[in-house]
Amino acid sequence: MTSPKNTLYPKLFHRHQANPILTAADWPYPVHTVFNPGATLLGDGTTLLLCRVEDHRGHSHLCAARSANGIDGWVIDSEPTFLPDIANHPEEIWGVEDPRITYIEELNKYAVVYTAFSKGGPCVALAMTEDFRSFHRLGEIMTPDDKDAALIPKRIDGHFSLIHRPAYHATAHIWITSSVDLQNWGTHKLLLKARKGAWWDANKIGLSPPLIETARGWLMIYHGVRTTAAGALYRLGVALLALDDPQKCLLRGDAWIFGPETPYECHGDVDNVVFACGHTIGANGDTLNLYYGAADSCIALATGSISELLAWLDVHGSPEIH
Ligand code: BMA
Repeated sequence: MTSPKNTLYPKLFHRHQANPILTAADWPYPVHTVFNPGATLLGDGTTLLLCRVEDHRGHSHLCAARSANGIDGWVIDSEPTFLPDIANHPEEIWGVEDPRITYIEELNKYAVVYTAFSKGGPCVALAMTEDFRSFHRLGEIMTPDDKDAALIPKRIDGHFSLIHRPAYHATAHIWITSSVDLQNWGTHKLLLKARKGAWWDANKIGLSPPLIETARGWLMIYHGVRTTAAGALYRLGVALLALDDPQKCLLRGDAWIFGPETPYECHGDVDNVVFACGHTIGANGDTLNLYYGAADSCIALATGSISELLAWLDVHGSPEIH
């Protein structure tokens, strides 16, 4: 697929020709839009997407869709999979959004970190599941305004780590915090700062899908929000964090690597948005399947290569010092 814009930024991700792969029209019950899915591979190789579904009130819940090849043949739960539980968790009063899934091997469970939209603003919440049918909520783990969070799959120095994105007025940087029990969090550290001025990732950035483990470090795909006269532009960039100390950013790319280009990314409820909350890795250990919300309206798939992303960072990245 080519377009004139392709010459303007690197072609590290390739959109699937079947895009968008899931839309509201596919849903077994009435919904407004489906977007920003978390993603994981189940034990039998099935791709599971935990999709953000916006209803006709504007409130979101989560719904699971399963596919053998991660592209088509989706089997979508006939009812919402994870609805706000307002009686026990009032922080979910205005919905649950943007799930990021991490399989925690030592617990043999999937951690789902999501945004709970509370009356005090968006906050980070955590639920554990073994099967994406029943969930155990740990509740709100980061207070408002905070979102764009995911767990790192293994303990580092005995601690779980959570990447998250607190926001203050119009500024938002990426932070990392740690916990021994997933419930109590502390030792907050700044991980990656939004750049300033004309940069594509000035003022406001956030984690996109959960970190990707490579031999050279944790690969972090993050989004930058560029404020323009025509509204916000959501694009993706990449950085590499040290394996034993993910607070340390080894390389940060200069240009964005993926941005809105196609009609389904440029036009929807919110124009000019690509927003990725999930990925799966192919059997070769290198193919990266990025599942993303397009224009806050539908779900699309783009495929890249971990080794190509690392090679690109070697040329276009520089160490981050703050
Ligand atoms: C962000 C999040 C995402 C959304 C994006 C674009 O702040 O709320 O859920 O996709 O804005 O509207």
